[in-house]
Amino acid sequence: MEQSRQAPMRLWYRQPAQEWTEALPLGNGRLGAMVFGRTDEELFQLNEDTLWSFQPRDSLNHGAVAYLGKARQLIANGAYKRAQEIIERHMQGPNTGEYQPLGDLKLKFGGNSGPVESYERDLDLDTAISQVSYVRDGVRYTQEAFISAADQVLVIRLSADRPGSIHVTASLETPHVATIGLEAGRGVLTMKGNGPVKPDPEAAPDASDELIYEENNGVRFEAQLLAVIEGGMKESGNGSELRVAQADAVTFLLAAATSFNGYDKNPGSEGKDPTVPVQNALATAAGFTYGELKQRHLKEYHALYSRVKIHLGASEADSLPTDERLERIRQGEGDPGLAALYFQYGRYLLIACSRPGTQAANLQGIWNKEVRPPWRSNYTVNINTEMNYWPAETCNLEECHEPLFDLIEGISVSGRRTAETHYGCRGWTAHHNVDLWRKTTPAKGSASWAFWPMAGAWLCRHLWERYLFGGDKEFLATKAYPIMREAALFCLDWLIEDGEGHLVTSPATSPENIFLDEEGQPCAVSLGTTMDMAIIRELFTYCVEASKLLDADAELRREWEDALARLLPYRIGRHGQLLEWFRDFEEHEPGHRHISHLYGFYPGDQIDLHQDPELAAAVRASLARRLQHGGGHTGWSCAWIINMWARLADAENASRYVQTLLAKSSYPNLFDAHPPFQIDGNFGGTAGIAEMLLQSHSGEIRLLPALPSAWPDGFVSGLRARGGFEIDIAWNDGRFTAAELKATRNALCRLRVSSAVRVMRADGSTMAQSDGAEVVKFQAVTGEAYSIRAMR
Ligand code: FUC
Repeated sequence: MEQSRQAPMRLWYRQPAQEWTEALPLGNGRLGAMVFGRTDEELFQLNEDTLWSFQPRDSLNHGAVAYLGKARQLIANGAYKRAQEIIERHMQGPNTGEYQPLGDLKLKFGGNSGPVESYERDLDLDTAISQVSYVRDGVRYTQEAFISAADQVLVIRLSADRPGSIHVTASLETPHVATIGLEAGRGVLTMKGNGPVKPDPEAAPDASDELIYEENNGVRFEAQLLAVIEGGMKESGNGSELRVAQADAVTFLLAAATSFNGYDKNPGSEGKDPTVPVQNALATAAGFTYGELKQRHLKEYHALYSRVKIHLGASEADSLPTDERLERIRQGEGDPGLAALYFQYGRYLLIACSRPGTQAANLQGIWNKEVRPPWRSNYTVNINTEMNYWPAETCNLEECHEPLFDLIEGISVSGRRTAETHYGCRGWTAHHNVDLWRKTTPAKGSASWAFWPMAGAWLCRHLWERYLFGGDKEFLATKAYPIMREAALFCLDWLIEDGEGHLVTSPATSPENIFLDEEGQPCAVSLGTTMDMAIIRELFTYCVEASKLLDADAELRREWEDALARLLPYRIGRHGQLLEWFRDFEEHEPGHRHISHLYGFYPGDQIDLHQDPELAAAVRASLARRLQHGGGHTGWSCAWIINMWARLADAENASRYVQTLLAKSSYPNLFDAHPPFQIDGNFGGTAGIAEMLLQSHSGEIRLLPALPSAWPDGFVSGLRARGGFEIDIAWNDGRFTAAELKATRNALCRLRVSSAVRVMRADGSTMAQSDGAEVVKFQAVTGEAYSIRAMR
């Protein structure tokens, strides 16, 4: 398919950032920086993804299991409130650690007094480089910055169009306990510090949420800053600054690392020495010129980013700064280019905060400035962490999915102790909050969110999805299936008979929603919630398939199959909605932000629009009811809803919620607003836009399943489909025109597209023709490419 060019993908502004949510994020998966673009004192707010509070610790509640029978009994008797009280008092554990900021790099510019003119700053997604440029006292100053994954350093280049114009003083700061000083011999500014820990509960029983600093405990960190100058001179500052005067150009290199040495090792007493990787990175990077560093960065970045291109239509807004485009959207104007930018920004952000070998993207990716961040900036795994990874496979960034697999692997180990100690079950489980230390026990607080042992089972869908997209049987056999199998063992043990022939979970919650019991009391705990049942149904189904593919566990497979036949089924309630709880309870908040009971429709695929029309209609009714009552009000919730409408093939509603996400849930830097900032909505929004253009589930590939009138002409290339395809699609006047499919393995391809199409091999010969039918079938062969053309 001849490829049109994607428009430049750039976030840009005519003024520096005042607020953090106006600054622009850089990252290499591990190191992060927010660039403010200020002209007197520039600020780079820094992060490193293993700098968390706390240390490995035993968070098991050894007494919990003694209350399980009691809680179940109360639930069976309809005493939901009492059961909830028992759980909250006796069956939960402590909170997770918090993701921490590393500190600030400040660049104080001297030598100018005149006004700043012709100012512009941007983040170019096509290069992952941020630029600031302005004229002051007749000199044009330019700052370029990027974080190199190839060389593990933040690189900042200052230049000017008049020699000798750069005067800058660099300093480092951190909110933690640290020493900061210039190493005279090396001319390197070094910051060495310690992250906060949790006080010993025995010593400070009441200080449960306090943070303290202790020597030889907590994560140690180190950052080093080096300046390479062209012209001018380095001056000795006051010992804690790096000063450069009258330079033609300066390249700053910053490296940082921590003592984190695995989730089960104390980073104080058993930590790695952070000085070693920091010094090595700095020494290696200093051996390259700025031009070489940039080339190495671009080469590495393009290998991921350039796989997908998108164009959703042009408009006069294309030439405007990003904040002005957002303002127009709030006024109700259309801007297809901004939706395309948002899509690529989501891909950019995933590349920037989740790379092989780094930690998984937390609630804020890797960008956090607070010591006490909202929701601890942890891994919230009852929707948020999973949503972070929704675009990974479809948007051709499968490598970026890997940190999540490492996290799952870790919690499958710690979660085994939780399953056994808290519930007396085999296998492994995790609850709604996880951290760097792989804590899997329930948190403190309301059972509506803290009591939910389904996170492990949900996360397993990511392992299976990786297999569906990539087809790597080795990965399935050695990494995915062993973890899925153990999560499914937990579920087998966790299920109980409901006395009416069904298997149910108990106690059960529907994250984080509340119903009213017969007396009208708000309760979170009951049995057999729809989401629990959907997640278990899905996991057992995948385990049955995987065990057949691997020819393993025949006996266990029969147990899963038997249980599958007895799981409490989906039911439809009095509003025509899919029931969220095992009874048609009155909802405490009908517009609740979670739509957990619709899990089986998206991200799951148990309910399909074409194959299960009745249940799909109930999904639609549930969604409509939530929205009627003000649902979708947080960024991530809005993003989930885009995906729902896309799966319902309701293009106009999907588009409306893309518009809503931009208008109501986006900061000037396009970070998602819960509010406050939470990155899940960015990724959910990106996945949603992809889902509007291409779907691959229920055994079909669907081309343009939800193409809205707002995007009449466009193309997307490089999206991936389950079954092993890479797909380009083009459309015109709101109608499909052509697609190109590359098969990475042999598969029967069932293609659903609204126009009549002809499928051709690379040599032009016809393989299949739809003759008006909606689904066309053909046998695809590994390595072959197929063209699909609309027949007019
Ligand atoms: C879940 C959501 C909240 C928030 C938090 C981090 O608990 O219900 O809205 O996103 O995660």
